[in-house]
Amino acid sequence: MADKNVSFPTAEYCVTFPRNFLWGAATAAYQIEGAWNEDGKGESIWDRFSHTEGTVRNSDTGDVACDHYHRLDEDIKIMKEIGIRAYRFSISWSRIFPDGHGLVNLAGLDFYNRLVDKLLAARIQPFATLYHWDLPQKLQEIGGWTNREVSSHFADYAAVLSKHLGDRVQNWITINEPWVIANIGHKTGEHAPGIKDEKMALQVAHHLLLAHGKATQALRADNSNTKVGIALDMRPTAPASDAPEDIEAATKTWSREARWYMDPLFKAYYPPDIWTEYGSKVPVLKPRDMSVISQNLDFLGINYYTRTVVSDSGVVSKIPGSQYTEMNWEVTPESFCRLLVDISREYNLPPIYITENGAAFNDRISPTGEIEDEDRLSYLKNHLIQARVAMEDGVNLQGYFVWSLLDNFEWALGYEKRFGIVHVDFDTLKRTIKKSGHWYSSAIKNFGFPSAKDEHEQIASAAAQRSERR
Ligand code: IFM
Repeated sequence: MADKNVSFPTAEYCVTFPRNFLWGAATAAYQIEGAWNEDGKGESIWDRFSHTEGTVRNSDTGDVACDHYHRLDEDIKIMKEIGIRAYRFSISWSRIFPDGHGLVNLAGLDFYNRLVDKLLAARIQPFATLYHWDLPQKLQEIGGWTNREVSSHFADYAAVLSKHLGDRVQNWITINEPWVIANIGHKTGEHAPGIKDEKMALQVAHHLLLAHGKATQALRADNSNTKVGIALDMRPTAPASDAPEDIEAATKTWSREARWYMDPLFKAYYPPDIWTEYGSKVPVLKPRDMSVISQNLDFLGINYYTRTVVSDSGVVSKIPGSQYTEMNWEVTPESFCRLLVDISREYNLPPIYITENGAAFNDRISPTGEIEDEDRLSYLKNHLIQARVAMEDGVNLQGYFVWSLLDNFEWALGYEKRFGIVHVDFDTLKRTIKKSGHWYSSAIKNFGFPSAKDEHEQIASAAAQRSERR
């Protein structure tokens, strides 16, 4: 049984969530599927990148990853055992279109058809992401996301998926973390396709937003029930001190990283001050682009892990007294709440889902084989508490997807960093639900979890303050 390690006592204080709150878990194709060249799949930029010496720690690749492609039944059984109500996965574009466009690979479609059918049979809602970083290599050869044409190929790909899966998949996420794709893939070059050019990165960011807009139209064309969103990574920025220069630096960082995406999506323009700052590096736009980008969304996906503390001289790497994960990311649950409240006040947002939240920590394996990941458990618990406070403060939060269901390929860092609530032994591929997974399972079944008195009071006080404001 999934909840063998965690029995919730009849607690005096509990954090409870609405009955219709959606409890989920998330993964991405390249990080878990493996089968990189099977059943007609084309090469992706991540296949090419990870096969290039010196790009990924320990020369790890996603060739096998968690072998999810061949272990679908086992993985869905685990999801069912944990009790997740929704599963966010991504579709590998080059499984569907080996060349990025043109001929459809039916075997690729069949894999996702089976996945969706099996999820529905297990009463798990599918949330499909169209693009989680694995561009078909053939499209990279015509310039990848720097080429505007790729945004139209993306819309065609979206249309094919909508036609084949749209009768069963209601919720679609167009693009995962455009900031990471543009900046880490095209400015610092640490991710595929490994380009280091800021001007190109800004054009890529624009084409990603455009691709999102075009795909939104394509997904909605055939199915009136379709719900579409995008998943943005957000790191709220905090100034290192009250000094005006630090405050200014933090505000600028937030504008470059978050507003650069939020403003086009929800206000139909790029932040004017940053546009001016970029000078000749600004992207080329066509007249109707901003209206394609800014059409109404059914939900906004937010991926939250940490905040960034900024001073006039740059990002502050260690805050004394703070806890850090194995990614060197500060653990800051209160910033999560603040972020949700602040963006809900500033923008006219659709309902929000947390499409990723989780932590990489080294797991302790007990002599009897239990995975004791107390740090991850506390991280999830404290972030869920802050999500609940935000809801009481008026944030329209509909659900939460833990990152990740399984330990998996953490991009340029290979398999060293484990985010899963399910442990994967990468030698044998054996899966073991971790203590955090058992805890999450109990939280889902109980619509919440026991809490300390002060945690409970924090939620009550957010509710009271909100009703005073009304
Ligand atoms: O593993 C990644 C995921 O692919 C995108 N969001 C952040 C996660 C942790 O780095």
